[in-house]
Amino acid sequence: MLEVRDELAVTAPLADAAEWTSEAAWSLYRLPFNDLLFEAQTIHRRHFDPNRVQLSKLLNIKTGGCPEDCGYCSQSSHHSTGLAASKLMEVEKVVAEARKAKAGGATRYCMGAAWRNPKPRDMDAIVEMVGAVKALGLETCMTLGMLDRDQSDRLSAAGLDYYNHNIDTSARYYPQVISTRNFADRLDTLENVRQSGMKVCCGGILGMGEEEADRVEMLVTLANLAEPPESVPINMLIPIAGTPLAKAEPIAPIEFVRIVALARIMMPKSYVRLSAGRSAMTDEMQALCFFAGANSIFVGDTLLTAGNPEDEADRKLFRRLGLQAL
Ligand code: SAM
Ligand code: DTB
Ligand code: SF4
Repeated sequence: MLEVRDELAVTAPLADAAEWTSEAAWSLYRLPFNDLLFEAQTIHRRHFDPNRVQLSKLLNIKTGGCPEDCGYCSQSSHHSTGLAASKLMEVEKVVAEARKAKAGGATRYCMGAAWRNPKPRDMDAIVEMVGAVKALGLETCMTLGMLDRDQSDRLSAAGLDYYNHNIDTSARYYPQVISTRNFADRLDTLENVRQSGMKVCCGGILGMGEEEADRVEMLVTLANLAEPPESVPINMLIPIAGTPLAKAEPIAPIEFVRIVALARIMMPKSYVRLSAGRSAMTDEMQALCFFAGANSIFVGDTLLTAGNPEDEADRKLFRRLGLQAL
């Protein structure tokens, strides 16, 4: 006879435990799929309305020509991807785009620049953008590369709500993907952002040829930060022709969903964003991600340089799943 259980056979470590060990995270990750998803959905419901999803909109305010060599990125000057580089966008243009995003239902506006770090000469325009977008009643987020403490203080004083800075993968695998900076550089910027009082948006990319253990380790690093990131973007690699990762083996959907569930369990109060790569996912895969605890997406048909589902496709998906924008 089948045993009917509504509790997990493996006891999950306490979500608020001070430190996550790799072993505890790995044993959760390896649970039977149904047990893992049940646990994730149970925790999700404790902290969030399971049928509401937060909508963010991205704008590339400075495209291409980046001196960093990130193996996944269309905007690195080390790769021949055919992308034309641009100068920093004018403030008025950014505000006009933000206004459209608000009308489309986005509550957070994320501005990205293809920089290793902002230059002193860029800071005035950046600060002006933050103020002007915030004045529209949108939450503001920026991702501009590495920040020193003076820069993070200035952005925080300007009213920037979130700073996005991804660790992308495990410390072990990081040098396989990027050689122009190291994992510790990333952690330094995250620390500056925290010290300046901003919220942290930090996650990574799955499907870059890493092992399953690297994905779990990435979450262990995030969950063990002094304060876990308020927002955790989980990107599925969008393979870009001309980059070293153009031919990377795609991640199996079930493995992707397992990581979303693990992120939800390990960082119960954070928004987990189903980020890049949704165009290559079926509705069923996205539905499983939402069930596993993802509760934020990027909307609009373009991310920074790559494609994203059309608004109409997302409206249809939300209708099919009974989801509502936050
Ligand atoms: N230059 C800044 C930086 O690297 O922090 C900000 C922009 S960068 C494009 C933001 C993030 O987008 C990266 O950290 C990476 O996680 C994600 N990303 C970039 N290209 C991607 C791709 N082809 N597929 C999936 N995610 C990608
Ligand atoms: C994040 O984790 N994903 C977003 C945002 N943070 C900045 C960027 C996705 C970029 C996808 C590739 C592109 O558009 O070029
Ligand atoms: Fe530059 Fe960011 Fe692209 Fe890396 S991910 S090459 S830092 S724009």
